[in-house]
Amino acid sequence: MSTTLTPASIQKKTNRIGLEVLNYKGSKTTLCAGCGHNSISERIVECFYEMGIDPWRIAKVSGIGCSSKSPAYFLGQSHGFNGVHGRMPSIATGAILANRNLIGLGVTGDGDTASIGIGQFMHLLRRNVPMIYIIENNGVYGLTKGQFSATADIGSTLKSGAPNELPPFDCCALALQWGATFVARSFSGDKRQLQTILKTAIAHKGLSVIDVISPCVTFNDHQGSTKSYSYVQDHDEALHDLEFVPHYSEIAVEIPEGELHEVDLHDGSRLRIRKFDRFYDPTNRMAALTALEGAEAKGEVLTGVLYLNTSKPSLLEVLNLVDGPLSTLPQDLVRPPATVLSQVMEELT
Ligand SMILES: Cc1ncc(C[n+]2csc(CCOP(=O)(O)OP(=O)(O)O)c2C)c(N)n1
Ligand code: SF4
Ligand SMILES: [Mg+2]
Repeated sequence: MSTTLTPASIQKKTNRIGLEVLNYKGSKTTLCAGCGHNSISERIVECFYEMGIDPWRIAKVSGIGCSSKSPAYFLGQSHGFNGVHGRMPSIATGAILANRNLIGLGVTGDGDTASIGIGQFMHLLRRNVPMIYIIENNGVYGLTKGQFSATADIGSTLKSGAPNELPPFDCCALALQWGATFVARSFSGDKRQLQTILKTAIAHKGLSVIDVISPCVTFNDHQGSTKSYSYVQDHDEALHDLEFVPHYSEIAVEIPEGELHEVDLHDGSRLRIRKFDRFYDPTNRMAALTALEGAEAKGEVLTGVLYLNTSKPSLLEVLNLVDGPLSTLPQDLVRPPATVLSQVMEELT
């Protein structure tokens, strides 16, 4: 039996602003097949498409590494800047201050963030720069052939069998301690959890740090590694079940009392948190730090929303920045009049 294509059946699926998923894609990946970073790129495409965000409102920024190459593989119609190794935070801060309407999307690696870029990362945290900061964490410098990074766990081994002897930085613990207002950990292999966390970050108007364990199949996916697919699958301890309810959703679902904890997000969306065996309060920063310490001691990978604070002002509010891009401000607002300039000159003589 032959099927004829009707106009309806060939009609392309579009999101709420009329764009197809193709408008959110980038070039074809050149990363290794099976690299966790590729799955994260796919989630980024899906989330921005599903949430109906204009691609040209997004500024994607990165440093150096396989992870930092990945912005080429998503959001081909967005603004983009591939910076120097570890220096992405200052580029992102400048871009967002210059145009507060942009959605900053930083994609970086554990080497880029926790080794050469640690100083820049700390200042991004203390400033609560409103942007999404994704760490594609594989515990190694993938691009330079798999040396341990500063997030590698003690005792985790290289392919050669050599163990790591230095203690790791936990980027989520640093983010919690130094000022990020949304902190989450996920796994590149957990499609549903990562999607929900990414959508929450898009809705949040403060600094969102998402540490995604993203295995490097070429250099760090063997037995003995604590960042391999099998290790993370076996040791993943999800804190809760998450559901993202977008602000434009019209679906009203009855929630059984006591079952769910709901958090209102800045753009009117909501995050629904369903507890597993114990209640975890993501608004309690100290509890988050304690939970991370406990998980580290047991060799567990704690995933989910560790912390969410929607009341702390972002850098834009602290600076009382004008609405709109600085480049659109009229001359009379940005340039002191001649009388003021001559007064300054007089004071200097
Ligand atoms: C200033 C400087 N120092 C060192 C390097 C070499 N280098 C390139 S990528 C990289 C590490 C990347 O690791 P990571 O950020 O974890 O990304 P991955 O490749 O693992 O995704 C290093 C050390 C460089 N490009 N520039
Ligand atoms: S070397 Fe590792 S991190 Fe780099 S693309 Fe290949 S699998 Fe991914
Ligand atoms: Mg890495």
